[in-house]
Amino acid sequence: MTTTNAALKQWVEEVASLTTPDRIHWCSGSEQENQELVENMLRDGTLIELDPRTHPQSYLHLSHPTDVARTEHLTFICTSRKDDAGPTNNWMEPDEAHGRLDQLLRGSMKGRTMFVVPYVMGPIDSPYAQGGVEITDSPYVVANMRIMTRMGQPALKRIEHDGYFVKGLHSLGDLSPERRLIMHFPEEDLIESVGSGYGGNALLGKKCHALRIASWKAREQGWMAEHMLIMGVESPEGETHYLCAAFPSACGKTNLAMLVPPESMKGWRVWTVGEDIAWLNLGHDGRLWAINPEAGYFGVAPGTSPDTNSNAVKMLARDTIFTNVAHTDDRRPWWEGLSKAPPRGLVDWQGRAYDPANGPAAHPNSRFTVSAKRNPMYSPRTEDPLGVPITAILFGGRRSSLVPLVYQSVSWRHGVLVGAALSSETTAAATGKVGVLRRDPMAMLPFCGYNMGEYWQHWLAMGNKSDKLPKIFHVNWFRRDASGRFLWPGYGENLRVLRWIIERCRGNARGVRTPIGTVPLPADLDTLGLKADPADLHEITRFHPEGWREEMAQLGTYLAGFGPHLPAELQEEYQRIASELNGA
Ligand code: GTP
Ligand code: SPV
Ligand code: MN
Repeated sequence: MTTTNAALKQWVEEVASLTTPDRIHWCSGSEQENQELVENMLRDGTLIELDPRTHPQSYLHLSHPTDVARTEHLTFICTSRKDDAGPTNNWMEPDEAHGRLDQLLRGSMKGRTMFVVPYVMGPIDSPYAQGGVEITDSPYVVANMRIMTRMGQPALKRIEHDGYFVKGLHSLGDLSPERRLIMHFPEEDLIESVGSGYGGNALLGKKCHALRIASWKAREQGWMAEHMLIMGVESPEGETHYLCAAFPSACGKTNLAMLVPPESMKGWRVWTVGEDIAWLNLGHDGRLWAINPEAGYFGVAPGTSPDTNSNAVKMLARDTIFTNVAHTDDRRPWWEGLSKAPPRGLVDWQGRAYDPANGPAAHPNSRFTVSAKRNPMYSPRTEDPLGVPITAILFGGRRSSLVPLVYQSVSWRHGVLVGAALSSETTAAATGKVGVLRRDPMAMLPFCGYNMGEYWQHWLAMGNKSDKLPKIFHVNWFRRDASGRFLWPGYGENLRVLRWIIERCRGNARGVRTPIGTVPLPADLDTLGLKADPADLHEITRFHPEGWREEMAQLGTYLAGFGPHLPAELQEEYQRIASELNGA
C-alpha cells in the first residue's frame, strides 16, 4: 500500500531513512490486520490474553514500570518565538528540538516494523474533522489507535481528498525517561515523541493532535479544541440538552459522560457523545456545536465498579485492552474498587504475586481502551457530522474544601474567569506528586498548545461572536470532611446537579446570587431519594465569604503572573468580583 499524497509519501520515506526499520507496514485497519498484530503481541508477551469466556477478545498490557503516565516535564511546545508557547508550557527552539530528536530517532526502529497509521479525528465525513498520520514502531500503539480513532483505509482516503494531515512520529526508543521527549511543532503541523509507549505520550491523535496542535489551529480558524466530555441529558418529557464539561485528568469526565441515573429519577436518560475531548464550532444558528474527535475511550480503571458505574463494567466485558491493571490467576482483570476485597491469586500490575506491601495491585493510573460503541449509552448523534448543540459548559476539579457543589457564572466573561481559575488536587494521570492543589485553567494546563493568556483571549473573543452561547457553571463532586470522607455521593447522583443546571438554562430553577455566582439551596435541588446527610448538603451548598476572599487573593497573584498576556477584560472581571466579595 502507498498513497497519492506526495507530501505523505515523502515524509514516510524520510522517516524510514532516519529510523531504519526492517519493514514498513501501511495500516488498512482491517480485522485480519488486527488479528495478526494481536497474535504477534501475544507471542512476544506485549499482550496477555484474558479469559475468553469472561472477557472475549480482551488483553492486558503491562508497561515498563517507569512508563505509566504522561510526563509533563518532558513535553514541549517548539515554536520560533518562546512567547507563543507562554509561561505554562515547556518550550524549546525548533532547530534545537529537531537536533535532539534526530539523535534519539536515528536507527531507533532497527529490527522493528514501522507502522504507518492514517487516522481521522472526528466523524469521517464531518467538515470539522481532521486527518493525521502516526508513524510508530509500537504494535500496542497501533491496536490502541484502531480503537481510539477512525483508522486505516477510509482515513487515508479523506487525507488524500483534503490534502491536509497532522504528522506524528512515534518511537519507543529504549523507554528510558532519560531519553524521552514529547515535542510539538504547531508551525509545522508536526508531533515527534520518543521514549514512551504510554497513552497520552504515544497515542498521538489524542492529547498531542486533538488538543495541543488543534488548539493552535482552532485559535487561527476561530473554533475551540477543549479537554471536555460531551453528553446528552434527556428529561422524562423527552427533551435532550447537551452539556460539555472540562475537568482535569482523572477528575471524573468519563464517569459523568456515562452516568447511570439514580433509581428515584425515573424517566431521565443520559447519552454519551464524548468523554475526554470536544471540538467546538459556532453554528449558523449562533449556538456552539460540539463533535467528539475520538472513537474510543482511554479510561481510568480504578474506582470503576458495579456500584459506581455499572455501565462501564458492562462496556468492559469484551473487546477491551487493559493497561497496568492486576489480574487473577485465571486471567480476569482486577483493580482497586472493582470489588471490596482483592480476589485470591492476584497478580499485580508489575506481574508479581500481589502483596499490599508493594502498593496497590493495579497502578492508580491503569486504564482501559474500548470502542465508544461498546458504551450502552452511546449516542447515535456521535456520528453527526455537525455534532450537537451545547446548552451549558461545566468546569470542575477536585477541591476537598471551600468550593461548592455547583454555582453558575453570571455571564460568558465571568464564566471564562471561572475556567481560568480552575484548580484541582493533582492525580496519578501525570507523573509527580498526587493531591497537591494546582491551577489547571479550563483543565488545559498540560494540553494548551500556545500561550495561556492568548487562549483566554480567544475564549473571550468567542464570547463576542454570539449571544446564544452556552451558560457556564462550576461543579465540585469532591468535598470532604476532616476525616477525608466525601460529603457528596457523586457518580449517578451527579445527575441531580445536571438537572438544576439544565433548569437554570431554561430559566426555571432557583438559586441564591452570591459574589461568586448563583448557588442553589438544598431545597432548589432534586433530592428525592438521595441518601445524603442534610448537614452535608447544607455545607456543600454554602458560600463562605472569608475563604473566598483568600481564594481570590491567590487567584490575583496567579493571574498577575501572565503579565501583558492577561486579557484586560479578565482583569476587569476579577476586580468586579473582588469588590463584590469585599462588600459581602
Ligand atoms: P482522564 O481520562 O484522565 O481525563 O480522566 P477523567 O476526567 O475521565 O476521570 P474518570 O471519570 O476516569 O474518573 C477518575 C477517577 O475519579 C476514577 O477513579 C473515578 O472512579 C473517580 N470519580 C469519578 N467521578 C466521581 C465522583 O462523582 N465522585 C467521586 N468521589 N469520585 C469520582
Ligand atoms: C489524561 O491524562 O487527561 C488522559 C489520559 O485522558 S492520556 O491519554 O494519557 O492523556
Ligand atoms: Mn483526559
